[in-house]
Amino acid sequence: QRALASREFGIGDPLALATAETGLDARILLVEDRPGSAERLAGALRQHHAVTIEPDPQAALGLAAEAGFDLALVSLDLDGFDGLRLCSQLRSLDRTRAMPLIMLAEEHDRARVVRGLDFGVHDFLMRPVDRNELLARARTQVKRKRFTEALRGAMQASLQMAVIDGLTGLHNRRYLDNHLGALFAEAGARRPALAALILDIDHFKGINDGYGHEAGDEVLRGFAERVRQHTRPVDIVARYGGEEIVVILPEAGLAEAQIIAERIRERVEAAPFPVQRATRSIPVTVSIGVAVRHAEDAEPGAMLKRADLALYRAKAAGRNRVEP
Ligand code: GH3
Ligand code: MG
Ligand code: MG
Ligand code: MG
Repeated sequence: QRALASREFGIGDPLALATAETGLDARILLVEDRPGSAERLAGALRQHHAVTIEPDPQAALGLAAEAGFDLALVSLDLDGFDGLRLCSQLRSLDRTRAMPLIMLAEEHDRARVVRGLDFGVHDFLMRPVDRNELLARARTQVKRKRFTEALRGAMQASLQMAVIDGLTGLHNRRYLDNHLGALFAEAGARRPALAALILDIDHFKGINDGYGHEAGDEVLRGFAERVRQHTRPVDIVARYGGEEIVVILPEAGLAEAQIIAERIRERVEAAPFPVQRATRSIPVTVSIGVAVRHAEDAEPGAMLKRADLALYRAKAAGRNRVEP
């Protein structure tokens, strides 16, 4: 199902991505103040990774927050400092929370190791550290971090896709419903002006019938792009239905909304829309219904209903026109 979802959204399988990358090259921070041990551990890790040794816990905290390591190995017995406290700080800072941590512990540290695991340290190694165990545990943590990052990216992409219309790239109806609801709620007692346009292409069935459904899709994309060009960034432009677009104009009154609608109507009529298969571009006109929020409106649907009725009047009056 994950593979299916990622294919659908064109983002690649996060698991495949994460495991492919674990050929490694991780950036590892080694917080260790025993020179001999630091060199031995770093020597083993450096076959596959870039290692930074930092004996001072305060400096290590700063480095970790700035440099973005894939993993930190922290000695629990730093001279005069509790390594567990450093682990706890690394787990609580926003900048370092996602960085995997491995504790380096002595046999007598068992109780502290358990405390560390309790507050979220990912793993530990007992001294004397076995080289292969070191590499295996480091690899596991780096893999896990990369997988988590890939998954987070995939989730953000699919959240984004959930509010975007696939054909036109405009926002979809779900987005419109959510944000219009929020605009209504947020306005509260202040109730600033708010206007809605519903745009519907005239005789669009004729375009599909005459040039084919694919040409119809191209016209729809061009139409959506042109509408977007003639609206402001603060306006919500959403694909509402088949060849209908809703534009929400925050803080616009009826006069202003009519001017904007008339400008869009003109710009659609002004130049025909090119399509791949046809030798000539296709002329298009649009009818637009305009409505504003009324003081007694309980919810945004009321305003959209009036815009829809206005659109119906524009169609009945001969199309290619704006009706309030
Ligand atoms: P009117 O002037 O009354 O609006 O006439 P119309 O032909 O445009 O009628 P209507 O708006 O009711 O029909 C819209 C048509 O748009 C119906 C449907 O086949 C077509 N359509 C809806 N979605 C798509 C789409 O994504 N792509 C294409 N090519 N056509 C679509
Ligand atoms: Mg219709
Ligand atoms: Mg139509
Ligand atoms: Mg329609």
